[in-house]
Order: sequence, then structure tokens, then C-alpha cells
Amino acid sequence: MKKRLMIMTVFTLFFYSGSAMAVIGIKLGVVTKPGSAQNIVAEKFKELIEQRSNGNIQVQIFHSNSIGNETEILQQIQMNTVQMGIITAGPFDTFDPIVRVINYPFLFKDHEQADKILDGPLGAKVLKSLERAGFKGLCFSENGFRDLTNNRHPVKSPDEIKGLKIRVMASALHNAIWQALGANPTPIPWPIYTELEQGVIDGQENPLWVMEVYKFYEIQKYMTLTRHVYSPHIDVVSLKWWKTLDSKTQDLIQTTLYDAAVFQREDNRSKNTARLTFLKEKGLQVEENPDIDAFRTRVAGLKDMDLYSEPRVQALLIEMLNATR
Ligand code: EAX
Repeated sequence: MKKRLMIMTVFTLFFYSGSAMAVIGIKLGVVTKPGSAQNIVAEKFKELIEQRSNGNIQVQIFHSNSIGNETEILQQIQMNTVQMGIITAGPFDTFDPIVRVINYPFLFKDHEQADKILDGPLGAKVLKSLERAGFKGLCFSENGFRDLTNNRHPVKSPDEIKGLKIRVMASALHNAIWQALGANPTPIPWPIYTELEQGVIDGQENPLWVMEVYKFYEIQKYMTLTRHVYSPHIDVVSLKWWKTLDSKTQDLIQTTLYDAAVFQREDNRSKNTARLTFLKEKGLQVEENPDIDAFRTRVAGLKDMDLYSEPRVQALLIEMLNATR
């Protein structure tokens, strides 16, 4: 509470600084540490918007859990004690089930398809829907395609997943995916190094950059390139706050955030080959050709589950599955 009050006070000082050109202060939250995908978007946005607004918009980045985990950051954005966040799509699940559509397993074939869909009308529908939960979704950046790591044994097919304790994000869909694959899914908010190290969980799933930046090669033995979910970030602002801005400022923020997102996606993708080499050198044993068909078969029933039963969610899922076929 104390922390939130402080954030509000600093913001108020910023915003009502009394000068003719009132400076707009933005508190931006990410759960991850510098060097992470979310931080790269945040830092790029800060740099560009401060430049393009001639310093009239100022961004303060809160990172490394300093204002809580991703669910807690989203709650603060709803209340407008934090204005902006670069947040993994997974944890939006508890705020609006529509995000289960873009997190659907094996939905996107590749980055090009993900960009085309998410930057297009279907992605816009997802962003628009978030308004009912108090968010204004501006665009998508990326965590990336998620891969599995574990400490027990090599995994080539879902048969080897049976009984593994796999950490999942705060997301009913992610939970259901790992249940369908035969694991014991365990929801734990980010970060999870200690839980992996102490053996509370056997494994986790995240894009390659995470294994490198968070040094999971120190505490995990096996990696499988499952690419089971393409994991975007949703680059989001407080709807309450957004409504206080004039349209020129809104346009500038929207365009600049999109530029930062595109920069980050390219940056992330350009590093994946080197990351894989690095992780192998560090001793991770990598299964590069898992039996993806077997994985797909196990999760095929998800679209008929209660997770997607809300008519608007079901309708968008069908549209999305058709568009990515
Ligand atoms: O980027 O909690 C997670 O697994 C997320 O991917 C996290 O934000 C790391």
C-alpha cells in the first residue's frame, strides 16, 4: 500500500508540475530484469518517446518485481497507479479469457504469420476486448515461441512428460495444456530460479532468451524445442489514464510503442541461433526434433473445453484457427 501511495504521489507531481507544458509522467512496469525481452521494449519506448515529445513525456521503468508480479502489475494498471506495462499474454487470462485465443497451442506457424495476424484485424479484436477489464491494449511485442526444459530426463514425445512437475504461468489455458500433455502443472509467478534449483518443480517452459538471461542452464539439464505456444507480450496502458490524454498524445504514444515493439521483435529473433549454440555450450542437452505431431494430438481437444465456451471467445478462436490454417 505504502509503495502504491508513493507511486501515486510521484505521478501527481509529474503530471501537475504547473508549467504551461505539463510533463506527462508514465510509470511503466515489467516483471523481468534488464536484458529481458520485456525490458528491451520498455527501454526502447522510453528512449523514443522522450525524444519525440521533446521531453514532455517522461517514462520511469519499474522492473525485476519491484512493483510485483505480472498479475499485480496488471491490477495497478487497472487502477491507474501504474500507467503502462509490457506483460506476457499468459497472465491476462484471469482478466479476460479472450487472450486464450492467441495463446492457443501450435497456433502460429512462424514469426511472419504471428506478426501478420497480431498486427491485423484479429489482433485488434483481442486488444479491443481488453477494455472491458480496464486496459487499453496498444500492440504486441514478443516473448517468443516457448520451449520446455527439465531436470529429470530427455523429452522427445509427451510420453516422457508424464508426471513431470512443470511450472506454469497464472493462466488456466497454460495449466490445461500441461495437464493434457500429462504433466503436473504447478502455477508459480515469475521468477522461478529458486524453485527449479531446489527441485520444487522439475521443469518450466519459456523462450530461449529466458534460459540464457536467467541462467537456467545452471540448474536445468534437458531442453526440448517444443515451440508449443507463441507467447506475445501485450503492450498495455491503463484505460482510465488513456481517456485523460488528447488524441495527439494518444497517437504519439501508440505509434512509438509500436515502433519499440517492432524493434524488439526483430532484436529477439536475430539472437535465437546464437542463443541455442550458447545454451548447448553451457551443457544443456537439446532435443531439436521432438515428435510435434504427438504433442499436437494430445492438445487437440482444448478448443472444445470450457476455457473457450464463452461465445465471443469461441467465435474468435474459430476465426483464428481458420486464418492460421
Ligand atoms: O518472461 O512467467 C513467465 O514464464 C513469463 O514468460 C515471464 O514473463 C518471463
